[in-house]
Amino acid sequence: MFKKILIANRGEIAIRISKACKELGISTVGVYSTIDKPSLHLRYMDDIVWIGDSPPLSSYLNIQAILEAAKKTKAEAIHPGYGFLAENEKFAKACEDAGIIFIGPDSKALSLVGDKVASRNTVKKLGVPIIPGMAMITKDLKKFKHAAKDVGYPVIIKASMGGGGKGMRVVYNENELEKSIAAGQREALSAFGDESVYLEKYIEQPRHIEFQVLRDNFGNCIHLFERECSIQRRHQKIIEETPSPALDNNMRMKMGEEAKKVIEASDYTTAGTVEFLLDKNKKFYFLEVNARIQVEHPITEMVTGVDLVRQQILIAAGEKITLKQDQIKQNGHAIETRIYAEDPDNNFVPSPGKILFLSEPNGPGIRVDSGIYQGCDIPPHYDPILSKLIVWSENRNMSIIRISEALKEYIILGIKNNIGYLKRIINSKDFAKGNYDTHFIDEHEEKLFPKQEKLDIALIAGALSKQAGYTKSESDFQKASTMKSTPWQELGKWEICSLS
Ligand code: MV4
Repeated sequence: MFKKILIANRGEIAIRISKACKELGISTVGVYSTIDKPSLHLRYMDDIVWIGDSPPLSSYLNIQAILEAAKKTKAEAIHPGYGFLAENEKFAKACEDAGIIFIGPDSKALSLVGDKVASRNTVKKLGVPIIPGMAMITKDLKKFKHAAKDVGYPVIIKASMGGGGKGMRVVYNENELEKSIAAGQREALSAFGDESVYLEKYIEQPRHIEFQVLRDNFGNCIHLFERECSIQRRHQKIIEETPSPALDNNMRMKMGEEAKKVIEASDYTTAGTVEFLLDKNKKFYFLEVNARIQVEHPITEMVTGVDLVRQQILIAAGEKITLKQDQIKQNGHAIETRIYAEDPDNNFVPSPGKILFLSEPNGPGIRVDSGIYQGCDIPPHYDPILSKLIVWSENRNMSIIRISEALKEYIILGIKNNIGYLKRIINSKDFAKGNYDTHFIDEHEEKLFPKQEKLDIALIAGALSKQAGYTKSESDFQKASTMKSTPWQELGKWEICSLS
């Protein structure tokens, strides 16, 4: 087993990884940029190394500086977390060349999953369903026209080397085709440094369902069921849950086996996620592979009881997976909400700054993977994720109630955040029904913002109640508290929510 691991990340995921290391008796090296000197993740590390200035390119994306930090501290392995260098083939290769273990699939497997057209072809050969579309990259308009007629409009143009929705264009008829290809190519070039695009049938109102897979160096492979990730805004996941309300056990088993086939075919190791789209007729199609531990991995941990980060480390250290597929069960239901420093009332612009007051929820079935503390500064340079609130309960209804209550307990003052917005989604009727798809956020745009009138009424009511002395005045709690009183304690049980 490793004695020392360098964690090439920041925030909540760096802390999550450090905990897995501690439990395995592995000592940790944290890294930080200039502005991150006071950041929470460093308090969890046995050793810390400065890797560069605040911009990501100078620090968390600085391959040379990270490798030097690993050499200097004699770390035998590097865990990249998610984002930054997590799926970077060059970084994996540089680690391999330096004799340091990259905790993730090897650079060859990474290159295979990075190329979408290549992975579509690989997957198709396995008999796993893919979305009808082109099997090769071309710039020939005639071939695009032909492919579009073949699969039928609407079609979608996608970047071959991309992900996350960049370079994508939906095309409804042949007149728009040429322009959309050009626009897709421009966007793909600027986002991924590669302009190749291809075309697929556009699946309307799909659900996004992904399967967690683990595979070791000896070919042992298991899946840990699905995560339903259809609640997204501009390709950013907001809420994830497992089990998916859309799958029955039959489909679940079928998709799990197909996910394993995909991972096995690319000689892929450690943890991976196989994404599927599920159409309105409940037909599923392979979408892509994510070669990293994912932000939403905790919901899988909650229902299966398997520590995914620990498994990643054990597999990277050359151990065999001892769990057998039939030992993996989905127990109960888990939901995750991502807490962001962003302003839902101002087009979700990031809201960096100082957290003046923080109170995080706790209790049975509640997990908070957090990267913040009261008094910390949220820098503007990085992804504005602050933490994740994850709950487990015995069934979906109870999980919704549990996370709704936990969100009420989650208080962050000083910076704008999305907690109020998350509460409105969780408490909406259509989320409760569970029959939502990837267009949920767009289709509920209006309902998810309380009318100004309602806000005014709530504020007036709050002010009047205080005037009349109707606050929870001088409760024992408040008297006993050594904290300064906060707006939340002053306001008592007032809450602003939408009534839809
Ligand atoms: C699609 C699609 C419909 N049809 N492909 C978006 C991100 C990228 N990884 C794949 N995406 C999509 N591909 C076909 N042929 C719809 C989406 C899509 C989507 C997928 C998953 C989750 C949220 C989404 C939001 C908008 C579009």
